[in-house]
Order: sequence, then structure tokens, then C-alpha cells
Amino acid sequence: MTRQAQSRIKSNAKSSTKTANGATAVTVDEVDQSTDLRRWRLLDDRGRQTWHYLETDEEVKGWPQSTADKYFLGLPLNLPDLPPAKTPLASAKNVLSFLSKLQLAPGNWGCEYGGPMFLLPGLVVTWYVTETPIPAPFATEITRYLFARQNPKDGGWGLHIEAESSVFGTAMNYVVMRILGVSEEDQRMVKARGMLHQLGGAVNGPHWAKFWLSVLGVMEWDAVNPVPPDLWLLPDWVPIAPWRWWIHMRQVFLPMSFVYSKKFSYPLTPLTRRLREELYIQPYASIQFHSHRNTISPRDNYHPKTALLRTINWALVNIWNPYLRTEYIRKRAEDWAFDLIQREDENTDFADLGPVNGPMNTLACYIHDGAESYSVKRHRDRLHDFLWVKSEGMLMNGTNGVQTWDTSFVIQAVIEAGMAEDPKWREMLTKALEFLDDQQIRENVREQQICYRQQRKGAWAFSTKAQGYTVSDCTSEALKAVILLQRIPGFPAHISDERLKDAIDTLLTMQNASGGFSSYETQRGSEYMEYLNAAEVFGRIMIEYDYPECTTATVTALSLFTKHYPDYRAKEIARVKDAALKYIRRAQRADGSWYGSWGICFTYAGMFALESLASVGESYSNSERIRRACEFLLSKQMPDGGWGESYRSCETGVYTHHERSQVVQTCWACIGLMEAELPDRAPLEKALRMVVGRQGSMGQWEQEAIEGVFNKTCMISYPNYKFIFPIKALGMFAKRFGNLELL
Ligand code: LAN
Repeated sequence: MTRQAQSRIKSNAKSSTKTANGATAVTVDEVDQSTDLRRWRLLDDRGRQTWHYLETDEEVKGWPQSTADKYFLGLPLNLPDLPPAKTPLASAKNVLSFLSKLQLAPGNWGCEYGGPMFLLPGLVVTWYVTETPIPAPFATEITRYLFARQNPKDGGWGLHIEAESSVFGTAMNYVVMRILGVSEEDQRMVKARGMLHQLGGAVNGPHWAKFWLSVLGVMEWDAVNPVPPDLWLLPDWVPIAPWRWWIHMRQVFLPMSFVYSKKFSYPLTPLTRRLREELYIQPYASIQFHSHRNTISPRDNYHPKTALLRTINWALVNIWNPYLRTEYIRKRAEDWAFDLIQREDENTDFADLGPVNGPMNTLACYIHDGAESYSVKRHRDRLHDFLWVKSEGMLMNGTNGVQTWDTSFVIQAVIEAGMAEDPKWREMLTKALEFLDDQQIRENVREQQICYRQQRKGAWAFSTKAQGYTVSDCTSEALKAVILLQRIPGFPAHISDERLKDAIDTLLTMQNASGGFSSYETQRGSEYMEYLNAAEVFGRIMIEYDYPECTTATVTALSLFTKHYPDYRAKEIARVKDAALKYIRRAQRADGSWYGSWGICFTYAGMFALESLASVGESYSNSERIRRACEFLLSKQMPDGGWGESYRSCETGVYTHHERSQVVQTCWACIGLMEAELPDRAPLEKALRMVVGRQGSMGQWEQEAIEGVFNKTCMISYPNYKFIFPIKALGMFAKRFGNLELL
């Protein structure tokens, strides 16, 4: 793209938004090209990851592109070929050599964290309505990404990169393209529109789509089911009070309710005027929006609204809002909601919990504080933390990164493979340890009770300390990595015993009455709350649940801690572990499997559950339960020796094969079976032979199918898993059976 065209997009975005005139669409050729990928750099500032496009040759010279940058961008790496690996340890060494080149300056690993296709729209609509200039290289790369991820057959987009096209994905990403300057006459846009119209147009979108379209001014608020901030005024004892909801739901509901109450809509621009015609199958003026609150295409309707919720919505629209909601109530509700929004911003330094409430909080601040306020400026800056550039263009990550999570796993995998003592990896591991040292959360949030936050002192977040939300398994995995590494001679003991105990103290507050562990908090409400699930596209979102994954991580962290600190809260820890293991046993299905919520699906959960039970000595030889779990896994092994499970398992709750075996899932299954001490080596050998056979000449594995999931329906990528889990599985195999030749 020419510099001239680039600056045009920039000035279009600026002028259109400033004057509220709308972006004059630039021609397709102009946005349909790539930027110069050799000019992108990832900056990692104590875990804060942002991408920068260097405009001048001087800048390029002063800031060379790293191997990690090149890898993420799909540029040639020019790394020498490694000697082909025949044994598990040689293979693990090769991949570690590759992975070590991807370590980022502060010591962490990073990667794209894409998958969901509903995140960029929230960001780009927010940019548009808050009149935030969109840098030209960003616009170029976002459109390139969305075109790359458009369904080649029907022209639409789905909920996530592998999903079938839906109204949510298609309407929202269509809007993104148009905001970024793609012409409605582009053949691919014509096709996308065709798909959208085939699905009945944007009136058939789910709740969140209707919300964003109303904010943009291309739908009427009458079509949006109520999001009453008034709920925040309910006393805490009320069973449905929002503080009891799963944190991701309540932190999204919070700014959403504020914006809904304000009925904020961006004034019409030439672009939005056009969109009003493009998104529907009938003229805009003729649409009865109030009759579309509950219209939804079957493709988007994973969790249909219950009769109860529809009745409540009806009463809110027809009785509460017009007759009972006084000005006093409105004001109090909005004030309190905004107070909580400010607390979230303060507690996270505007990073916010995730990629949905980040843009929404930005919008709420824009409405409340104004365009020139500190809060809006800081938000605008922070929103960049969610963006990522890869070979296909720019996407929005599911969090502000995977820093702590992946780093903890790398450390543990290397230790498991017996490679941590090798001086070759000392510097890499020391830096990783320093990262975890820096990222431990050292204090609770101010007035934690008032903002309903969980204790967090001593914890680790999934991404960074700035985001600052403890997650039971993120804290546990980091804690294990630190304890294990700090005990190996040659590594500094940066993290004191006191700080390890802080982590334990926090973990001990995170157990549910059932014995299981959830993600961010304990379960605060009843499962009946799912009757009020208004976001039709997701399942099991209203409250925290017990998860075998989170429970296992916590159990094993507690065990490891007690091994080294036998006197600290030992009785309590024993009790907590006991109850947790009872939950793991209870959660096993009759066929021997466990349902996984954060990775796909039975394979992922099986690995964790078997690790839990192994930690208390349950194995194939002494436990019928473990034998059943092994039989389940073995029954799914594919003819090439690998495992391959489709994401459909997560949606349906029934094990579904992928067409092809997957390296990551094969390693998960092998790890589980080895934890179980499966006596038969043959299936493991066959599996790992397949894995090593697919290894690339630089030690890498290629990306296969998507690995992770949330809320049953939305998949999310964990690209580093294809390096981490082979190291662990191959290392475990060599430890148990010797470093045999596999190939
Ligand atoms: C994550 C990512 C990590 C994940 C594990 C640590 C793997 C898990 O064991 C516990 C739950 C957790 C922390 C998790 C929760 C939900 C997240 C944050 C995500 C799957 C990444 C993206 C997702 C978030 C909800 C996406 C935004 C979408 C909404 C519906 C608000």
C-alpha cells in the first residue's frame, strides 16, 4: 500500500469521526493489501505486549526484528536445521531449542491468542463512536485478517475461527470492514451480505450484536433486551444479585448496563446511514425493532432464552421501565454502576478483565467523562494490549496475553523432561523465573469487598499482574513452576517463603463447598441462574462451576507445597485436598471420562483428572476408576497412533472425533495415560512416534486445529501448547521407559 493511501485511511478515520461524517470508503485495492510485515515489532514491557509499525528506515535500523517477531509474522527465520530426532529426549531438546528463540525480553512467552470472532467488532465500534483515530497499518491488517478468516464458501464469519457462519460473526465483522473503509461493492462483501441476508439480516443477531449495533446507530435500542443497571442496587442477599455472577458476565454486564441505561447511540453518519440499508433485508424505516428483541437465527441460538427470562424482559420493557423506574432509581443505578466501572479501571490500570469489558468500559468513560478525559486517553492506549499481528493480519486476543500461563507451563515441562539441570537452558529458565517473580500479585485490591473482588495477594493472573485477577489454576501452575525451579541448584530463590505462603493463603480461599475449584472465584450463586443467561451464544456462563482442570492444578500445587513446607497450614491443606479429590472422583462420567471446559475437551480434562488421582497414588494397577479412564482414552486412539478430538465435543458433551489426529491432544492423552501408569507401553510409543514424525526441521510443530474453549461454544487458540505438551509428554516417556529410539 502506498504511503499516500495509508495516510488517507488515517485521515479518513480522523476526519470522519471528528466531523461525524462517516468514513468515505476508500477503494478496495487500498485496504486490501498487506503492510510491510518486516516493519512490525512486538514490544514486551514487563509483560505488557503491544505491536508497533515502524514508519521510517531509521526506526527499522534502530529496532531490529527478533526471531520471535518473525515467527509470529510468518516470515522466514533462517534457523539452521537441527539433527533429526530419533529419541524422545532428542525431540524434546530440538523443540526446546526452537522455543527458547521465542522467549521474549522480560522472560515470558507470548503468542497470538485468537479464535473468538466477536472481539474485534467491539473494539472497532468503540474506536468509531469514541472518535479514536485508527492507525492506517492497523486498519490494513485488521481487514486483511478478516478477509483471510472469511468462510470461503458462504462468505460469512462465525463465532470463532472454525465455526459455521452466524449472524453474530457475519453482521459484526461486516460492520468492522465497512468502518475500516472496505467498499460494499467488494465482491467478498457482497457475498458476506448475501450470507447475512440468508440468515435473516441483523435483526436475527444475538443480544450482544444488537447491543453493539445500537451503539453504532445502525439498530434501534428497542431491539435490545434489557440490561438494567438497576440490578446493581439489589441487596447482596438476593439470590440473583450480580455480584454472584461469573466474573466475565458481571464485568461485561456492568458497562453494558451503563451504556444501555444511557441509550447511547452515535449520531448518524453517511457510513452508518448506508449500513442501515446493508444489514437488513427490508428498508430500515419499515422494521418494527421492538418486535425483534427475541428474534434470533438458529445458528446463533445455542442457549435459547428461557420462558422465565423472556417474561422478565417483557415486564422490564412494558412495566418497569415506563412506569416504575423513577428518575431517582435511574440515577442511583447509573452512578453506582459507573463507580464500579471506575474501580475496575483503577484495579487494572485500565487493562480491564478482558477484551469485551475493555472496549465497553472505554465507551462508558467516554459517555461519562468525555472524549478528552484521562480515563478515555488511558483506555485508548490500553486497548492496544489486546491486538496481535500474525501472518494473516491483525486480530484481537482473548485476553491481554498468555504470559504467565504459558511461562509456568514451559518451566514445568522442561523440569519434567529432566532438562532444567542442563546449563544450556539455565539463562532461559532464570529469565522465566524472573518473570514470574515480577508478575506475582503482591496486594489485594483497594476495598476488595466493595467491588466484590476475590482475595488475590500472592496470586498470579493468567496474563499479567496489571490485569491482576487471580485464577485458581494460574496461581497453582505458577506456584509449582516457582517451587520446582527454585529448588534446583543454580537457580536464584527470588520468591521468598512468605510470598509462596501468600499464594497458598489465597488458594485456600478459592475452594467451593463441593470440594472443587472454579476459575476466578468461588461459586457465589445457584445453577438456576442459567435461566437468566441472556447471551444466547454461550452456555454455562452465569456462575462459576467446579472444573477438573482448575481443581487438579490446585491439588497438585498444594501437594508440592506441603512436601517442601510440611508445617504450614498442613491440616487444612490435607482437608482441602481430600474434598477436592472427592469432587474429581464424583465428576467422572460412567464411561470413565471427564468433561473439560477450557481445552478440547474430554482429552484435556482426562489428562488433568488422572494427574490429580495419581498424586494420591491411584493408578491403573490399584484403581478401577483409573482403568475405566484409561479404557476411555484408549478407545479413542486413532489408527495412526494419535488422538484427535473435535471442538464439537465441547458443544454437545459427547466425544466427537476430529478428522485428523492432533499433536497437542495426542500429548495430553499420553500424559494422562502415563500419570495413570498404564502398564502397556505400545500405545504410547505409537502415539509419540506419530508426534515426533511430524516435528519440523527446526524443532517446531506446525499449527493444527484449535486447542482451547470457553463457555462451551467458543474456541480459542493456544499456539504454544504444540511446543509445551510434547516436551512434557516426551520427557515423561523417557523417564518411564527410557530414551528409546522411536523412529
Ligand atoms: C480464559 C483463559 C484461561 C483460562 C484457564 C486458565 C485455561 C482456565 O483453566 C480457567 C479460565 C481461564 C482463565 C479463562 C476464562 C475465560 C476467558 C478469559 C479465557 C477462556 C480466555 C478468554 C475468555 C473470556 C471470557 C473471553 C471474553 C468473552 C466473554 C464471553 C466475556
